[in-house]
Amino acid sequence: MKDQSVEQIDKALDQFRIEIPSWGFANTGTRFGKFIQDAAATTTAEKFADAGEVFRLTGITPTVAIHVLWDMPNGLDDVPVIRGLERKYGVRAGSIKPNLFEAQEYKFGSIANPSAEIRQMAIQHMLDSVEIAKGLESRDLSIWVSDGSNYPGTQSVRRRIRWMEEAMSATHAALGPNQRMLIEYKPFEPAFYHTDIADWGMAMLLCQASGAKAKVLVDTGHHLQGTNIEQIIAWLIEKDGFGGLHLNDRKYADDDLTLGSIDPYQLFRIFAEILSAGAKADSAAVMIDQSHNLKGKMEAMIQSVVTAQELYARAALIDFKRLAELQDACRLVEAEECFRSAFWTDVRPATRAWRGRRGLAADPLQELAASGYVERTGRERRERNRQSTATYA
Ligand code: RM4
Ligand code: MN
Ligand code: MN
Repeated sequence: MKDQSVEQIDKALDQFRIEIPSWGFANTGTRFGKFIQDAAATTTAEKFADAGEVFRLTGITPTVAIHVLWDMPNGLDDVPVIRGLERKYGVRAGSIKPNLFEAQEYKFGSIANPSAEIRQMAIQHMLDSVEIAKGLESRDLSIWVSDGSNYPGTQSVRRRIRWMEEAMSATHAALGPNQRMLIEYKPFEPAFYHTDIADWGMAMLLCQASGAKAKVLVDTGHHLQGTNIEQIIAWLIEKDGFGGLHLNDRKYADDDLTLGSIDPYQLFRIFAEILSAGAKADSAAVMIDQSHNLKGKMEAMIQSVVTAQELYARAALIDFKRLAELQDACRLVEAEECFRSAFWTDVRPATRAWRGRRGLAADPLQELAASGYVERTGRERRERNRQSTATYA
């Protein structure tokens, strides 16, 4: 590899950080059941311990995404608890996720529920979540709304738009000066006829209705087959609406498989779009949003972090100046080769060397295996895991 490429990779790796989700460490399943892993985290403290270990091994995951209901069952009162865990395990709380989809009241929706009382309950939970984010000095409130309907004619799509605008605006008004709210979209599931925020256009319009600190969050698993996700990201960046990414991979729907496992070229194209935008896309949040049902939790997380890092490094190898010249001249094959040759470069020797220079393990997965961490936590947590019957994290 040329010296210049090594330098390019180093610079990219120095700046690349990725947030990991607390729920990726707990026992999660499909709607058909869940398979218990002995070493899965059973408490918020264990999630932080695992996240701290991933950070120690990879060096690029300083923050953990928090799910209010699952990680902070006492809401605001749990802020000091989380602060203590941050100190103990050396990782900070990252984006804060309200939970608008599990309470019984939300059967027919949360912020788009026809009942004013239930909408108010959902708004209050979003406002509480903003306060939690302030308490934890978290920049981003990350909102995913599962609202929708299963049968045509059973709900008024238009009235629900207005109700959502009210809720989003109220939440936006409570944000601190350096805070943002991210609005995530998803075409279907759990609703199967209409989903209230089904695509990036709806999310973007809700952002515009609520204020300048609202941005769109793109989850790679939340698109219909064949959607050009990097094009959506390009539009959002260009129109100042890009808030961040939830990364995972899929073959069919919202499969939450480990990122890059099915289509690594897609993630390369997404990173290429972000890197080509330079400072315009600098503040985008890059997070993993996966649940690991069959792979070991720690192994799957580390594998994902390392894969993201490698694909980012590969995208950083694109000579964007040369690419622009080739694009302008419509030299198609050369442009494509300029783009693709970066994708085909094996950056693993360079990422290993980068880790070595920072005193990190050359191979985080191997180091995890050598450390005995999974065996130890498996012994400590086995009993608790076998007792737990909750359906989610
Ligand atoms: C959704 C979406 C959200 C996540 C929920 C639980 O599919 O990806 O980000 O919080 O699942
Ligand atoms: Mn998501
Ligand atoms: Mn999802």
